[in-house]
Amino acid sequence: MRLREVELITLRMPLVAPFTTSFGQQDERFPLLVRLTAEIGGTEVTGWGECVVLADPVYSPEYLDSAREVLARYLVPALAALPDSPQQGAPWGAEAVAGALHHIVGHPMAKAALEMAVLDAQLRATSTSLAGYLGVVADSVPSGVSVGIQPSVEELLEVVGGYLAEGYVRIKLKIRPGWDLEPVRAVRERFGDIPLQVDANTAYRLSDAPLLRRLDAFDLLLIEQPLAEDDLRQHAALARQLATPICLDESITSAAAAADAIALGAAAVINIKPGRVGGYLEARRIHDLARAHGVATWCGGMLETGIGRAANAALAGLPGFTLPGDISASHRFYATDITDPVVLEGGRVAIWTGPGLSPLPHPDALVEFAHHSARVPLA
Ligand code: SMG
Ligand code: MG
Repeated sequence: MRLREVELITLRMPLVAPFTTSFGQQDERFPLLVRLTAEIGGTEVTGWGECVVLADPVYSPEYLDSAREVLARYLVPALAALPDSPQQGAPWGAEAVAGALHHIVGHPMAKAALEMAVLDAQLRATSTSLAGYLGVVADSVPSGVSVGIQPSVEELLEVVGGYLAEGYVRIKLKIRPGWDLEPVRAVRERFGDIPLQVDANTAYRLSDAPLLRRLDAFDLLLIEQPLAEDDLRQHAALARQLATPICLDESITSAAAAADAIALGAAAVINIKPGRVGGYLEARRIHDLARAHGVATWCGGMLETGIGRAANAALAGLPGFTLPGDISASHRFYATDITDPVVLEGGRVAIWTGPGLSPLPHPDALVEFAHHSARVPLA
C-alpha cells in the first residue's frame, strides 16, 4: 500500500435534540473524517475513517483541533514514510498502522481514524466487509439507546417512553450528582423491569459510595464510569461496596489498561469504543481479553455518523459482546446521516455486509454539512 492522497474533512451536523451529560450539553457534532486514497496492488482505492473526538477536551484529552493537528503533522506523515513492502513481499496494511504510529504518544482517537481509513481501503480492495475480516457471523446486533440528562423527570419519562416504543432493547440514563436516584426510580416505576443502566462519565468520588449504593435497589445492569479515568484502584474499592456491576468506559484506553482493570477487580463489564482505544484492532484485542476472563463487554458510541456506526455494529457482532451496545439508529442523533442511515428493525441494527467498514458517504451530504477540509501534503 502506498498513500496517494489524504484529506481531513470536518463536518458540522446539528443534533435532533440537545444531548446532555455530566460534562455538558452537545447541540451539534463536528465529525472529523479521514479520506485516504492509496495504491494497493496497482489500483487506487479510497478508504474512509471517522475520528470520534468531541469539539472540546471534556470526555477525553483529545479534541477536534488536536486530532486534526496530530493527524496532519505526525500521523499521516509517519504512514506516508512507510516503504511499500516493509517485510519482503508483504505490503503494509491496517495491521502495521499501530506499530508505525507507536512513537507518537497518546492520541488514540486520531490514530484510530487513520487506521480505520487504511483498513477500509484495504478491505474495499478485496471486496471484504469488516464483519468478514473480523470473522463475525451474526447479521444484526441488539440496539440500546443512551438518554441524556433532561430538564425534568417528566420530560425524561416521555423521552424514554418514545425510545421504548421505537423498539430499543436497553435504556442507558446519563446521571450526575443531583440527577441520579430520582430519575432512575421514576423510570423503574413507570416502565418496570426493562434492561436499564446508568452512565456517570466520571462525575462521582469514592466518598459518594453510600449514595451510589442506593442505586442497588433498582437492579441496574451496570453503572458506567462512576469515578475519574485514572481511578482504577478506587473503582475496585467502590466495586466491593456495590451490588451493581461497575463498567469502565473512559478508563479503558488500551488492552493493557483493560488487563489492569480486570486484574484489580475494577471492571466487571467493559464498554469497548474503538476510537477511545486506538482502533478496531485494539478493540478486538480487548474483546478477546475480556472474553477469556469472563468479563462482559458491549460496544459504546460517540454519536458517530453512518461510517463509525456501521463499523461499530460489525465489531459488536463478535461473540464476547454479550450486552446491547450504544448502537442506535442514525436518526436518534441526526435527521440526515451522511451515509444511508443505520435503521432500527425489531430492536436490532443490521451489520454491513458490503465492502469495507460502512456504506460510502453521499457526496451531497458531504457538501451539505461541509465545515472545513484540508489535504495533508505527502512528502
Ligand atoms: O453514540 O449513542 C451514542 C452515544 C452514547 O452516551 C454515549 N456516549 O460516555 O458513553 C459515553 C458517551 C460519550 C459521548 S457523550 C457526548
Ligand atoms: Mg460512557
